[in-house]
Amino acid sequence: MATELLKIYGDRKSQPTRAILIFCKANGIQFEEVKIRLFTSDVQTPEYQAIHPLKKVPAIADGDFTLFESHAILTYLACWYQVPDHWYPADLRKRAKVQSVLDWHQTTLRYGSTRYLINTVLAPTFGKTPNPQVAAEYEQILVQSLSTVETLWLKGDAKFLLGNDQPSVADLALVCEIMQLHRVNSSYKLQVLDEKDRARILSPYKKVQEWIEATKASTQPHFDDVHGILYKAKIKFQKQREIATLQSKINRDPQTTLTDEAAIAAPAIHGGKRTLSKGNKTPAAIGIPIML
Ligand SMILES: N[C@@H](CCC(=O)N[C@@H](CS)C(=O)NCC(=O)O)C(=O)O
Repeated sequence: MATELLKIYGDRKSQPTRAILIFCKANGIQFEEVKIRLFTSDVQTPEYQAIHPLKKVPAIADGDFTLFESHAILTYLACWYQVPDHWYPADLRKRAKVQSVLDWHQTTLRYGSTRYLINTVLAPTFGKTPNPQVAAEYEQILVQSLSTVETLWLKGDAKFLLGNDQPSVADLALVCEIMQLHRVNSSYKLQVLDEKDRARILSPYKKVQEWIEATKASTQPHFDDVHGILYKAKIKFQKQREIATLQSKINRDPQTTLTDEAAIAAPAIHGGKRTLSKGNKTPAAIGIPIML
C-alpha cells in the first residue's frame, strides 16, 4: 500500500515555513507543498483549521498525524525521517543544547525581528503607518539578540551555533529568521529592509554574517530556491514605503510639490489609474485629493 506523502502547509514569505521546506529538501524528505497564503481565507477553511486551529503557518500532516509550531515540526521530522545526526543529535545533552537555542529564539530574535519589521517595512501590508518609536523598541530587542548570537551561541571559531562544525535545526531556524533582514552581496538582494537600516542592524556582527553564509552553503541550492520569494517581496515593500512617505508628506503639507520620483509613486495611491507627466507639480494641480 502506498504511503501518503508528507504535506507541508505554508507560505514561503513565512520564515518558519522556509526553514521546514529547506530542511526537507536538504535531507531528501519527499513532501507535497500545500500553499496557505498568509492573511487570506486559506487559513479560515475548516480543513485547514483541523490542521492548525490557530490559523497560522506552518503546519504539517504526516499521514493522519498533524502538527504545528515550526520547532516541533523540525525536531519531529529530524527524528522520524532519521536525518544525519548533526541536525538534531541523539545524544541527550547535545540535543538539549539545540533545544535551548530554539526556545531562546522564539522570545528574543524572532520576537524582535518580526515586530521590528511589522512596525517598519511591513506596516503598510497590515494597513498601518510605520511607527518609528515602537520600531526602535523592537530594534533594541533584535540588536541585543544578534549580539547574543555573536557572543554566546557562536562560540570561538566554530562555523555553526553551539561550537558545532555542522548545522543543526537551530542554525536553520535562526538564519531563516534573519534572512528577512539580510543582504548577501550587491548582486543578490534578498532583504526586505532598505539598505541603511540593514547595514545599521547587521554590519556590527561579523560572525553572524559568516554563520549565515555557512548555513546557506550547507543547504544549497535549496536555500536560495526557497528564499527566491523574498526578492519579489522586497520590490513590493519598497513601493509601499514610497507611497507611505508621499502620503504623509501630502497630509502634512497640501502644497507639497511632487518630484518626478514621487509622481511615479503617486498613481499607485489611486489604484494605478493616473498617468502623471514629468516635472514638479502640487498634488492639487494634478488632482490628487489632499486627504488620502
Ligand atoms: N511559533 C510559531 C509561529 C507561527 C507564526 O506566527 N506564523 C506566522 C507566519 S511566520 C503567521 O502565521 N502569522 C499569521 C497570524 O499571526 O495571523 C512557529 O514557529 O510556527
